[in-house]
Amino acid sequence: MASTEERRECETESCSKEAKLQCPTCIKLGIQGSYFCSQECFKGSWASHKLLHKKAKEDKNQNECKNCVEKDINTDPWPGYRYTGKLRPYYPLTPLRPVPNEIQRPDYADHPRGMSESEQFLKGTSQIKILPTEDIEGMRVVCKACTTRNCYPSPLNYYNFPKSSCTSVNEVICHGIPDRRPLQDGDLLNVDITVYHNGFHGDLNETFYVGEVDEGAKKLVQTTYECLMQAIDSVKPGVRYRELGNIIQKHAQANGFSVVRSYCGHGIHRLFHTAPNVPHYAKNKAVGVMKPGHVFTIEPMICEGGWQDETWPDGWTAVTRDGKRSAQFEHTLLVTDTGCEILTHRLEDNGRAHFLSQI
Ligand code: EYF
Ligand code: CO
Ligand code: CO
Repeated sequence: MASTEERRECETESCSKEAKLQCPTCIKLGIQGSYFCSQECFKGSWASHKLLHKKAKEDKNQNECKNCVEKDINTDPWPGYRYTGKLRPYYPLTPLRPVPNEIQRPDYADHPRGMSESEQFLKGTSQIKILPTEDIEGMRVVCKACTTRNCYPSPLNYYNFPKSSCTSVNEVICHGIPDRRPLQDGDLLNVDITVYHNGFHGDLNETFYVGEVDEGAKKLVQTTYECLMQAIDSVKPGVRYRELGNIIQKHAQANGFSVVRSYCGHGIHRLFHTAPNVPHYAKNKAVGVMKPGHVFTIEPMICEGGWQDETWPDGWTAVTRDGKRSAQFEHTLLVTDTGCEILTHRLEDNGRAHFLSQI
């Protein structure tokens, strides 16, 4: 295509002469056009022309404000804290999303420090509740449910936890707070969901690959899942809770991994956390023997490097001390007469939960 230089006309309304002079302020502000034939025409049009500058400056300010919101993301809210790995928080957190009033709330939801009086009442007891039949039915329902189905998100305000679920990326072991950090190709992401419905809590988590992950990540995640499933396979009446840690650590160690010691599985039903305490490491001193009607979680956290943890200054986010990755899977289990029922099992196509039988 042939190139011809465009003939531009003077901006002055009453002038149609060819214009080759451009307003310097317009150039600076990136305003297109604004050509004049002479200094005289430029000065003569100044009163109306300068309004273009004003408008462009206002638009620019408004856009910069939008960028400001983006720029305000703080990836180092705790100056002086030595991060163990590469992960950084992306603050501020997004604003609180209220839970609809018609949804039944646990007692800690409106407590100023998020304390659960009903849990505190039983603190220290190692007695494990055997659930009556109607409570078992409540547990079956909550372990399938969600907010569109009238559930309160159990983590929200639990000991003042600020969000409705936990998202734990890479070196985060557990209790990561969902923030504004965009997920990156190769991340490991654990999503831990607990819901409260009709007086009962149901708790599960899974670790997901974000895009393409390396072979080490795959081995870590697969081994962690196997640790959980092998432990679940052993659940039946008469088994000691302390035995689960032996099974989990044996499999983790055989694959070159370590087992987190600071966070455990737990009893769960009308309370989010109660007896039994279920350590995932070997040779633990857990109290209790499994009986039909017991409901508890197994949620092993398995690490690429060492098992030692520390907590970010937010008071929640548990990370590996060596900054290496950690993975976790969790299920809520009901001890039955013959083995256990995985209450939080993914639904089969026919909508029925999956059952395990041990005897
Ligand atoms: C007081 C929280 C309290 N705790 C446990 C509170 O069992 C859980 N997941 O499987 C689980 C989930 C959450 C949770 C969500 C919030 N909390 C976290 C960290 C420290 C803490 O100390
Ligand atoms: Co959980
Ligand atoms: Co749990």
